[in-house]
Amino acid sequence: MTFQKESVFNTAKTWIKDIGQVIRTEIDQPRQIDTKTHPNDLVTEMDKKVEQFFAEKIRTEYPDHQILSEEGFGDDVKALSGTTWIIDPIDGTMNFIHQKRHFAISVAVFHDHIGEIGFVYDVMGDVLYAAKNDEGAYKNDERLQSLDEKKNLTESIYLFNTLWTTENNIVDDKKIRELVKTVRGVRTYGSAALEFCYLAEGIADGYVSFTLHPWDFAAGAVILKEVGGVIKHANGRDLTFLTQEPLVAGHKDVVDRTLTHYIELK
Ligand code: 2AM
Ligand code: CA
Ligand code: CA
Ligand code: CA
Repeated sequence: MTFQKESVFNTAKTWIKDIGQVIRTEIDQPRQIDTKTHPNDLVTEMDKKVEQFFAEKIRTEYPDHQILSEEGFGDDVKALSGTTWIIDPIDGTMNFIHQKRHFAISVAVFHDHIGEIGFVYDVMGDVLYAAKNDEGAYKNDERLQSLDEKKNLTESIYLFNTLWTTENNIVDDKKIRELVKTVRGVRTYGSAALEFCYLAEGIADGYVSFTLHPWDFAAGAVILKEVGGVIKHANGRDLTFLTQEPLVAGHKDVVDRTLTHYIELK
């Protein structure tokens, strides 16, 4: 099956902008908030509505494509052969609920195992990060520059959920605190998808997370690759984009140093 990259890109972009406008219009409406695996794992009627919007559009327009998504309207995707949409309808649901900003729609399209298209839409800021494989990454109409040739960890801004500095059963928190002390500064924005875009913009240099799913990082990975950034499994290998995976992302020097000195999975 041939993949119509340009046409899929333009169609996805229109859908993202359209549903983004709906979210902005309804941002102050009362929310129906439910919890999933624990009291801070939140989902709203809007997460579901947005995912359903994409699922219906894709099934009508591209009936042979599969969907890998967070809120249950997708398929049970076992392999990235053919064309697969990897969708997070709202990345940063806690921000969406509490702060009403700094959340994103994340949409990637993979074809035969390759990330061909990535979109991360900062809905309230109306900033669309977009990339096509080997054709560069854009922030609205502005092309993102390649990352600097070299980057020292001591001059890096690091992004992550500060929970990783506290005792947890996934990673050695002592090493993460060493990382915090080594880097220039740490920021936590609460939307992984947007954080990958900040890495791509070069306004932050490193990112670690150990519990993200493909819908959190697939679009960001496509965007980051276009500026020479990297995203790796915490074991140093490539990500599968099929399951929950611990990962390190950012400038290649920062990722290398982090993997070598600061990550010890339990
Ligand atoms: P979400 O809002 O789509 O759930 C917040 O630090 C980031 O982590 C967001 O990208 C958020 O995505 C994601 N996240 C939230 N809860 C999570 C969980 N229980 N496991 C893994 N990632 C989570
Ligand atoms: Ca969620
Ligand atoms: Ca997410
Ligand atoms: Ca989500």
